[in-house]
Amino acid sequence: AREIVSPSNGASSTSRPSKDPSSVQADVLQNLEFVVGAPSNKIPNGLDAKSVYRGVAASVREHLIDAFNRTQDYWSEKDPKFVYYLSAEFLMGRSLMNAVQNLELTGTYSEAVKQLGYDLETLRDAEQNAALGNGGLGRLAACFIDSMATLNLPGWGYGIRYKYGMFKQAIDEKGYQQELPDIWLSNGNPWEIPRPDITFKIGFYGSVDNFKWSPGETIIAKAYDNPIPGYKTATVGNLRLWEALPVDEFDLTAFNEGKYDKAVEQRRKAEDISAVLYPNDATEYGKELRLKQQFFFVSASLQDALARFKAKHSDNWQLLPEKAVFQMNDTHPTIAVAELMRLLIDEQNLDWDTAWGIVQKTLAFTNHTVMPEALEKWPVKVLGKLLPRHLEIIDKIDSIWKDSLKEKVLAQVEEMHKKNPPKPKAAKEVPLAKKAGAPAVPEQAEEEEEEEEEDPVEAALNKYGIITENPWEKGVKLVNMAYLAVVGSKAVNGVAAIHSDIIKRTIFKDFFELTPNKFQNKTNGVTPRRWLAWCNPGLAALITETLGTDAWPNDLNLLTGLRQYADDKDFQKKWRAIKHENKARLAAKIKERTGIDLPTEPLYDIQIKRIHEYKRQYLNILSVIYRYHEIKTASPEERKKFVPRVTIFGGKAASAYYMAKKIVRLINRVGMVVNKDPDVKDLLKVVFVPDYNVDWAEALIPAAELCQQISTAGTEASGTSNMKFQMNGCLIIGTMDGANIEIAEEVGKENLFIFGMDESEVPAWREGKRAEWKDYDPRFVKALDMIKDGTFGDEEYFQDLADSVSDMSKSNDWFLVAPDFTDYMRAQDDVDKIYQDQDEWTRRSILYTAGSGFFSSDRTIKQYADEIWDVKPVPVPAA
Ligand code: F58
Repeated sequence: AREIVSPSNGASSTSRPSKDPSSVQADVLQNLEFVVGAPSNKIPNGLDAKSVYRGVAASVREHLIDAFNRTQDYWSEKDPKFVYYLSAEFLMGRSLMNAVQNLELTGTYSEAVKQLGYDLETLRDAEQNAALGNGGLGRLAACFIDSMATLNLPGWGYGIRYKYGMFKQAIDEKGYQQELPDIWLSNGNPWEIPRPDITFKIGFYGSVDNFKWSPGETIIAKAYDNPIPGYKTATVGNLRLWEALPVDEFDLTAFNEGKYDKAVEQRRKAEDISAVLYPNDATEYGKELRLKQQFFFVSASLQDALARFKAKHSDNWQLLPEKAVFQMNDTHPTIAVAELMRLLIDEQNLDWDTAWGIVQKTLAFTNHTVMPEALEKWPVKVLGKLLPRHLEIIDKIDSIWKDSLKEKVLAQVEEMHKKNPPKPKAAKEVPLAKKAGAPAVPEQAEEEEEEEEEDPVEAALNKYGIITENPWEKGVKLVNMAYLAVVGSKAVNGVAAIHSDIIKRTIFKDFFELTPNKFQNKTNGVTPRRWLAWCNPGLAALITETLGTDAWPNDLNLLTGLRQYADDKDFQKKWRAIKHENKARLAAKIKERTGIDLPTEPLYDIQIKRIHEYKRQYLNILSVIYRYHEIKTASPEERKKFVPRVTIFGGKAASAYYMAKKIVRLINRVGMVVNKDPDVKDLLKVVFVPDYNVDWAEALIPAAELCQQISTAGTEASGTSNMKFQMNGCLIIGTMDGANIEIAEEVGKENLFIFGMDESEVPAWREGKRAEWKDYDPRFVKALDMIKDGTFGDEEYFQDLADSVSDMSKSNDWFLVAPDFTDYMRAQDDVDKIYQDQDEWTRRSILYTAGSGFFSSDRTIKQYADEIWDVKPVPVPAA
């Protein structure tokens, strides 16, 4: 028996082998006994959920591995062009339900597990989250590999198998964030296949003699494959993660000499490299270990891909760009530019020009931020010590690159001079120092002389320099990794229309002017399987029933078919009932995790993302504080007019991010006061969900009615939670920033609560207006006063947070919290007004979901495949 599948992903006759509950049950029992090692007299009833989860997962894994092997064999036989997605982060979350759902075995497994006396939901919660990412960028990579498999695109993800993922966040009794290690592998990981036979040597340090690198230290990269099931296709893709190991397990000599610590020192040092995910979501600290991690996974991945190429095409390296493309996810993997050059020249004996030609056709680069502090720049000293041969290569790339620009730059300078003739300088006397026999002048004078005489062509060329001087530290040279990537890539893209436009005008302006065709936009997307179909089963069922097809998760534009029901009162009622169920489910989870009781009638208003000043959780909490004040000072009669709200926050602050940690504490403090205030009752609740992660997101997003996408215009590259919320029919209050703009285009701007300055107004504010501006909204002043007067305690601790947006002598309110406040409050009032008209609210909600088709990561990936990668689908035939 075969299941019929939709051909929307290009697969004509693909299918998954079907299974019945009794055979699945037998599989599970067998795995419980032989994989988990449970004694047969305890199976199944005497086992805890964790053990049963492992047995179930092991049985699902069998299905995955079978299809995985068939996919990989088939692709190897067909030898199509492959895309390799290089990313330091993959934020996968849990795998059990996603695998069961994608394999179309949910009904079968639910039934089988039920017969064993368990339920799938409980087992689901026994799985640890794979949090190998910080936030948006890492989760995007996870959505992308899901779409690649679903679209049958030959491709792999490549990354690091961190032993410890994103830290666990606990909130202490004072509301302060504590960071705890994430020991995610403690219960084993049934989703990976260790490959002890797939290893590569990775060198560090050492010296270069006549272009030959002799590393001073060598370690091993060992592969772990993680099968990635597509949906309604037989394709199962691969995420290959690398673990760092020592070349020699053990220093036997040291051991025999009784030096036990020393005997295992090498092992510890090597293992450190893949030990922990750096938990900073914006700033880089230039740490050597971080560069080591980056080079480690890039080198292993490139060696692996080149070895596979060589096995098929021996030394026909000119063919490489037709067989492989490497997408670099932000600057973290960009050492690939130098490493690919090194492998081709030093290991495969190509000449420089041939190798460079190949590199520039094989690499592509995605930028995810314009925040200057997140653009990686490595001190030449650090890079040169760790990777001396690579520094040499980068240096050469830099000088050839600048040479190639000389003519253009010369012409530009002449053009400039024509328009703007330089002031004729008075003839200068030849300085003494330059006259033969004159005594040397002091260095200072010499330097000034040079500055004055700076060649305009040199100065113009320096703008393009990959290696440049640190503007903050004279004499310290830095390697600009983003510039290296731009020069070494065939395509450079931003992640939303406005962002791709901004990078052309700002951080890559000079490069864009030289090679405008290199620059593209690829607006982000999210997988509609995990983020709608699987996390919101109620809504998914209603959509399928209404559209009369279940093909929409693979063809999300079908959701436009919901538009015609936006005004249908019966449909609206069903739509609302599902939202209400999801709210109740969330309230139960929050009760269980935090002890807070939430009513389910109020408007559920949610902001979940990394805590950052630019994302402006602060603006949100200030408006909450003012709302609290208003309710508290209102008469019982007036109180009836308030629209009840539950405001929920979730997110982690980088451990060293001073202001972000204060914001976390403030939100928690406000919650502690508001939630127990009898004057407020159910009119306002403030919840901070601890340890926000993918799992929380799957519960929060389907329940949300309003989400906050309120970054300062021009700062959020795209945002992806905005898309997930939209798919689930959640209205947006937000600025014209990132992908909010494109969402507004799809849904109709009038259906969003848009406020605040737009991107074109921000620079003028920052540069001048903000300093003079004193027109503080009295409500803003009141909210700040309440923080400062100790309403929430800790007033001294919060003082500088309050000053940061109000005292221009101490801080410059770079993210414009104060000037955007009034319009934000206006938008909040609109929210309350519309929420009282439930039919109108529901109409909009339906229109959001109906307009979310564009934000499927299938669309994004198809664009990458067509416009950058030139990779075609290769559907795997059914078993
Ligand atoms: C995010 N970047 C953007 N960086 O902020 C967000 O707007 C966008 O939607 C998303 O990428 C996907 O394109 C982001 O998440 C990081 O987390 C990096 C982690 C490593 C250090 C530097 C930041």
